[in-house]
Amino acid sequence: MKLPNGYSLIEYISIDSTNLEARRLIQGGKVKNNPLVISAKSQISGKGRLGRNWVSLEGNLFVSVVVGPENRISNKLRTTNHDPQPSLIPFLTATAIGETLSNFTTTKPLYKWPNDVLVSGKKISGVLIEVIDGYVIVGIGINIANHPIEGTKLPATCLNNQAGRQVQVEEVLELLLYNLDKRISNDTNDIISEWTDFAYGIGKKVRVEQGEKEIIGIFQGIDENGWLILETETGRREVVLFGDVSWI
Ligand code: BT5
Repeated sequence: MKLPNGYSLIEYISIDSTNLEARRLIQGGKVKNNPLVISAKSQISGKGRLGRNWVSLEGNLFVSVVVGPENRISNKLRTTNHDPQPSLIPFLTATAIGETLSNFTTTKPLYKWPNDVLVSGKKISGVLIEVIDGYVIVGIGINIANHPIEGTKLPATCLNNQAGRQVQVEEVLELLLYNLDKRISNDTNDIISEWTDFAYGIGKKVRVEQGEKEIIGIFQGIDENGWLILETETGRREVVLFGDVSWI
């Protein structure tokens, strides 16, 4: 497989979670060169956000890209507190996934705040970003050959169904890394506008669930942190940092 310049790759047949492996390598001081790509053919306990699971079925893509603190991805998104600002990375990653999947599907992938990629209204991919010791871990799962049939909040789909043919995981991974790498030095405005162009539900009424709490309003877009901007019924502007969005 062809990697972008300067990247290295570790491939596993089977692993608990590529994000967990990335964390172990960082904490063990074993990331000598980065970006480092960690991919696995099968994943036993895939992780979603907020302690949720990522159903990791055979024939799908599981990858984590580790980017060091000295790298452009961190520098470009750095805030005044000197920590890498990873809050826009899910959006940059989603658009890289979107462009990759567009090569195989006729239906344009759309983005659902904060980190989902949907095709035909169904979730095909998820992104889990973690920051460990200044390293950013970009975890990406894409359903290629299989998808969960039930038990997910949104209906799920996989690339083979959308493409109408058997797509090779390596083919998708190679393109994905290329599309991710070419966006790494994008600035805030590029990231936001590319995501917003194909975001689900801008201008529509949405419900954001935050545990017990819910906020309802018109989805206006995202701000420079990737936070969701809502206009509530009273005309007030609310900025939402986290939550699950649904359209009403
Ligand atoms: C995500 O979380 O969507 C992030 C998923 C990231 C997975 C990758 S795989 C490589 C790397 N290593 C890891 O261990 N993780 C990353 P979240 O937004 O919390 O969505 C999780 C929710 O999506 C679940 O609660 C289900 O409702 C649904 N879901 C789980 N597995 C799915 C699948 N395969 N396809 C579609 N939906 C799924």
